[in-house]
Amino acid sequence: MRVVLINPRFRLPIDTRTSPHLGLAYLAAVSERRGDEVRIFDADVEEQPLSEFIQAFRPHVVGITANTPQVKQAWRHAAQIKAVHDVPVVLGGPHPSVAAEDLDFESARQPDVDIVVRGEGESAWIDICDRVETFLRDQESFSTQALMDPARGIWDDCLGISYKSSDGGLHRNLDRPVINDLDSLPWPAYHLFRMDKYTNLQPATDKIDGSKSFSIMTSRGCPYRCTFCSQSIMPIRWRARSSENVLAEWKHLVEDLGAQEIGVLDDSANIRKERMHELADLLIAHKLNRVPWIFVNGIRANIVDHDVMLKLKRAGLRRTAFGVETGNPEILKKIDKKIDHDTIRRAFKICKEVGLETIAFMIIGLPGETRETMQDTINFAIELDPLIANFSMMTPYPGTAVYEQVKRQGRMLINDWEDYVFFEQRARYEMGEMTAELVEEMYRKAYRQFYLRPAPILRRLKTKDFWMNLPRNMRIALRTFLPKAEKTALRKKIEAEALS
Ligand code: B12
Ligand code: SF4
Repeated sequence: MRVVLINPRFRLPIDTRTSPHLGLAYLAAVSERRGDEVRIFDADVEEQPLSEFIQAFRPHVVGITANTPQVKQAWRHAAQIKAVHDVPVVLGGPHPSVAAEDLDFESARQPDVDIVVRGEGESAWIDICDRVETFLRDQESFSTQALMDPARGIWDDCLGISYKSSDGGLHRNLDRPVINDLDSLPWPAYHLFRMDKYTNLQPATDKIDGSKSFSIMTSRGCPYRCTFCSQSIMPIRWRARSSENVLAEWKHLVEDLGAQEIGVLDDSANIRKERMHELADLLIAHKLNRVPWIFVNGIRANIVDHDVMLKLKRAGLRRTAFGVETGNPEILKKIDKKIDHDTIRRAFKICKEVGLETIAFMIIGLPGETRETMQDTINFAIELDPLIANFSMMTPYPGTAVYEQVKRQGRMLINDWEDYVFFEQRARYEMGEMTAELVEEMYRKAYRQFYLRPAPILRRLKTKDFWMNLPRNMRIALRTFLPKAEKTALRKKIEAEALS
């Protein structure tokens, strides 16, 4: 069958980095293994209009991915497709996976979306393709109307999907079990992406060409459930690939695809320490440690020890991120991070001792925050002194505990999914004493106090990335550091709407 997988166009308000979509790369790989002719349409980097592409390729099935800020664009893409070609449109990804908020139905209800896949998608996607193919075999001409006819019962027992039958009925089938054996998955199909169009996700290695920077995921899921984290796609059960399987893909990335830098995207890669030792030993033994790599999204600080970090450093690890989130002990307890500040201090100290660069992810404006607690966060970041401190303003994603709390006790300042991004410098909600002005003020203060110190300035000036991307870096610096006197624009907009 001819299959198209789409990443909807969604540009963040800053010119952030673009990288091939790993979820689509996995779906494309399982589709290819099924024998399909697969095309990836990453609207972020494609010049050709989508409708023109669809008319030329005439797919038998289309899959679109969507996180929260992308979902409306995904619906628009679905409409563009159906306007030129009758084809089943399947949506998946973090946003429509939040069944607790009926966000699967929200998408299925859209006139141009037929099926929604909830959660991890590979086996559901293959099951859908199999069913479409079987249906196509005994049809003279295809019609989505007939495919979705409830009388045919094609979708009755397809696990992990929600869908709209042709009579307009919405259905939510039972969940699909997670993939137990991650080694059974093929490697992501990077050959289907226009690799020359991407920048690298994390420029740990200066001067690297984006097409030489690759991602890898060695485990899926996270056994924790921090109150702010959107975990709709991956179940609480953490599963890891075998070290040999990871090594084989790593080798492929370096030796076949010429990777000069690798970003490990796991949510919590270091859950099992022995696995880290094993993987590091293999990377060293196979001389893959010549290629620098980073833990992009944070490892758990409570599982860090000197031996494992030293071994990982020898295995090529250059930089690691940690989700520190807050400098206030009470807030840390409230977000259920299941960690304390001394443990975090120890992890940063170990990383420095073994010579690893660090990133601290911090959040400004968690529920219950005051000026003082936000200042604690800034002070803690300065105390830890990572290479990069990334402050983001709390954005309550649907399906999280914070979202529920804000709905109950706070005031959401956004009512459009496209605003659910946290690189914008606007507060997304207010609660109690915590006003938007205060959060925005402390957010800018965090960047000023952390970065406008001699050590970070010197460190930044020494990186080639800073000089190579000077205009972009200056733009970000100006937007971040220059204080804005006026009230938050979002609040103004909401207030204006309420008055009208
Ligand atoms: C790497 C990453 C990024 C990278 C690259 C994104 C990319 N191109 O893939 C960057 C840094 C750019 C990024 C940006 C953002 N990200 Co991000 N990101 C991630 C991260 C850490 C890994 C993504 C990944 O590769 N996952 C592994 C693959 C296998 O999973 P997947 O992509 O979800 O795909 C699977 C399923 O979802 C499903 N599926 C997905 N699409 C489809 C489509 C079909 C048809 C089907 C059948 C199935 C299906 O099947 C796939 C295979 O199992 C995730 C956390 C996570 N664990 O996933 C957060 C995550 C996806 N990001 C998140 C957020 C919030 C953002 C931002 C909005 C943050 C911001 N700055 O405001 C932006 C949005 C950018 C944009 N343009 O859309 C949230 C999404 C929450 C939500 N409700 O939408 C996550 C879940 C983090 C979290 N726990 O809160 N992100
Ligand atoms: S923030 Fe990190 S540790 Fe917490 S649930 Fe999300 S991925 Fe897991």
